[in-house]
Amino acid sequence: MSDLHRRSFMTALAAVGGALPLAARARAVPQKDAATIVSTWDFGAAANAVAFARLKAGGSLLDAVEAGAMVPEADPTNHSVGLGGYPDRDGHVTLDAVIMDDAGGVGAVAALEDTVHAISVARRVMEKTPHTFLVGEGATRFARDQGFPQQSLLTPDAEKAWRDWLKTADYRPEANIENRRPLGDARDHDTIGILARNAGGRLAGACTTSGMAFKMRGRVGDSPQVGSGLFVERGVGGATSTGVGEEVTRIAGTARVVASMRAGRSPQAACEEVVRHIAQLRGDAIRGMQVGFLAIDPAGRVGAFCLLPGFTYAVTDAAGRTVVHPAASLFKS
Ligand code: SD4
Repeated sequence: MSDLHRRSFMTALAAVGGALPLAARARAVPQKDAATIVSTWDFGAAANAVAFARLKAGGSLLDAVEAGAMVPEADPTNHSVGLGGYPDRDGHVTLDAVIMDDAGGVGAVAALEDTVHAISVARRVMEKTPHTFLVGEGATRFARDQGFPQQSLLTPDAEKAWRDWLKTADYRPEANIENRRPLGDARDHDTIGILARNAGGRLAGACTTSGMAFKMRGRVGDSPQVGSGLFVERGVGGATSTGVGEEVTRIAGTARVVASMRAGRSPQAACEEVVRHIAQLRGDAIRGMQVGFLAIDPAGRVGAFCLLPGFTYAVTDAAGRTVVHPAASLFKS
């Protein structure tokens, strides 16, 4: 981090809990109509389109979020989800995913290998097992036994990036993990979290990722963990997260966002509260790291907030119109 970045971070940090700096002021989500589908990052727009079509075709909310999450999972150019994800430091691509409805349905997998559609395996865990969460070899075997096609998820591009990384093997879980591009560069495509809502205010969500690039083998992030990467509660709202998973997991981030909504805050205010909590709790330790939350309530109000500029999210309304918004951030850099 440059001195300039450091100064701006310190100034913003000093303001946490007090008057917020200019950059931190919540920008109202320019939304005339209630949202039907929201998802993280600009590539969420393509996921929303597929999820929306599934809803229109009579699919359930779970069908919609699963179908949406499958879009980046199948995209080999997206290096943080599914096929083409960057591997762990030993060269294995391992996937984490969770799917959840607002009636207590939950399925998750972590450290899944050789199956592109981790979200579908997560759904199968929910629907075909007495469990909510399978990990590692057991998850991989379950996917195979369920008939999911098996293939290597390591693409030539991702393997090259890993081999380049091995030259220094310097692990820095910063917002821009490759540390080569400006923060917020459109190519910094991360984990997808997607939330869907129907006219009756019922909710479901999904979150899927290959996790932090070059992580330790066996590392599991926030994404597949209920209450960290995703949380949905009937009559209250849903939330999903992206960014450095450890910073979300240590405070059960999305469970907190939803708890804040339960206490009466809007989705926007709830996301802001939890981002500020992370900054307050972690201080200097989260310098340069990104964490973003995205939330929706049963009325279709949307909120998003993050630590650093660069987090975007896609909102689709009941007519199928999608707009990608930049989230307001606590820090300027
Ligand atoms: C993780 N939250 O595994 C995910 C990855 C991510 O920006 O969103 N990276 O920590």
